[in-house]
Amino acid sequence: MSKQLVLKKGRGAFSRRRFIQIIGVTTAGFTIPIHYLGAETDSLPIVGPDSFITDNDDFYILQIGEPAEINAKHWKLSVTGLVEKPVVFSYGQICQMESVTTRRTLKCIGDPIGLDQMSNAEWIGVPLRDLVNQARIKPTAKQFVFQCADGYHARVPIERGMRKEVLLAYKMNGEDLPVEHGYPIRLLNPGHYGVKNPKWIINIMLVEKHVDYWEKQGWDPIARVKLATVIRLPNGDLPLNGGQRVTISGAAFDGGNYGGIKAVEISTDKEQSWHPANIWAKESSLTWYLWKYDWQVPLGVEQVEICARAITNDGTVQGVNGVDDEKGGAVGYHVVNASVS
Ligand SMILES: Nc1nc2c(c(=O)[nH]1)N[C@H]1C(S)=C(S)[C@@H](COP(=O)(O)O)O[C@H]1N2
Ligand SMILES: [Mo]
Repeated sequence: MSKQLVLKKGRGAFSRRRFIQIIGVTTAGFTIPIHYLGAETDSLPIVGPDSFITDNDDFYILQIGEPAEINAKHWKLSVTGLVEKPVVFSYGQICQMESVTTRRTLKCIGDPIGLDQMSNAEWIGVPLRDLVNQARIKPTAKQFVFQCADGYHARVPIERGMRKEVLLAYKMNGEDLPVEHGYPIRLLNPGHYGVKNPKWIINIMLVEKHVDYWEKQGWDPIARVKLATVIRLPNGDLPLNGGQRVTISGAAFDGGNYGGIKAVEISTDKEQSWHPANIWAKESSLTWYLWKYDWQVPLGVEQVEICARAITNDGTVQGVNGVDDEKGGAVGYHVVNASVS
């Protein structure tokens, strides 16, 4: 991805965090920000998301309770359980190990179709396997269990966790991890929804079996990211004008599970015809693909329906109707309805 695609936000209109009130807890126990008091509507962008990298202040936040407040000086990360030699790392030791700098998108499994709990950042971290190999995992171990300072625990099968892309991250967009995002260290486990990207990790335990926090409540135990396309603009909040030219825009993401996004298509005629959108920012299948499509709102209609789908490199065409597959990640088209005045 070229540098100029990273547009900096010099304004507050979409600086959501300041305006978010956490006022709801869904049946699944996820707190969802549902109330935006965004005043400065005069400076709304015409493309959303309008930058490839999400600012730390705008990055979505989700957790089961309050963020854990950790003093990195006293913090230790241990690797225990079914290992030949338990090991303990300090924050300083981890930061001195050979690091990887990479861009990655995170998405929440509890995100209904079209909601905003997907963001992209640049991270610095150390491959998980570089730490755990020092402890020498016993052959009887089958799962990593990440135990976190807020009481959260997530399990990841060993073969998934040992991939070289799996990182213990300590920097986000050039800063130490913000408290809300897991300071001092979190896991980045690509291909898996946010649930399997634990924050505030204090212990990594090797076990044969484990049922983790969200599995216990019926959520997908492996939580592989499913193919999704979100329309961010227009969002249906404001009526469109007949004859007006608008830019339809959004993001598509497959977490690498379908070979990456090949194309995004838009339909504005109830899925009779599909038109290719322009993918204007992309990097790898582990980051989102940002797309836009210029369109003229038809005259003489009261309502329009805008629909987006993605096609992947392995030949998957995103499935038909939107289904909020409640406990396995939403699938299907995102449809935006807007009235025309
Ligand atoms: N320790 C801990 N890690 C956690 C969670 C949590 O509640 N506690 N929530 C998970 C969920 S559901 C998501 S979607 C991601 C969100 O990460 P973010 O807040 O940095 O966007 O964190 C994951 N890691
Ligand atoms: Mo999540």
